[in-house]
Amino acid sequence: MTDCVFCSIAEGKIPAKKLYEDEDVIAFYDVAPQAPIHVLVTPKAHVVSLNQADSLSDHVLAKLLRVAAQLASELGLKERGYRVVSNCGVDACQSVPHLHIHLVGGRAMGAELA
Ligand code: DGP
Repeated sequence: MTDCVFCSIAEGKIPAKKLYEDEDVIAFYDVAPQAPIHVLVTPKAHVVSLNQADSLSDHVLAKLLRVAAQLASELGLKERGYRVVSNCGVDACQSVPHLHIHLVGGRAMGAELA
C-alpha cells in the first residue's frame, strides 16, 4: 500500500534493522524502543489492525506469534519473560495503521497492561 511505513519497510524502500523475514512476515527493531529489546513483528500484507484479522489466513496470524516467540528465545528473553502487545485503534494509541505485534523485554514491567 502507498504511504504505509511498514509496507515500505517490507518492500525494502525504508531501511530497518531486520531480525526475521519470510514470504509472509517481517520482524525488525522498533525505531523508538520502550525497553532494551523492542521488536515489531508484522505481516507483509497490508492489514490495518486486528480489526481486519479475517483478511489474513490463520497460518499468517499464527506465524506472527510464533515468530515473536522464536525471536524472544533468540534474543535471550525466554527465561525472564517478555510482553507481546498489539495496539488496535484510537483508544489503544495505535500510531501505525498496519497490523503489528510489539515484542518488548529486557526489563521488568508493571503488572498493569495500560
Ligand atoms: P503503535 O503505536 O502500536 O502503532 O506502534 C508503532 C510503532 O512503530 C512505534 O513503537 C514506533 C514504530 N515505528 C514507527 N515508524 C517506524 C519506522 O519507520 N521504523 C521502525 N523501525 N519503527 C517505526
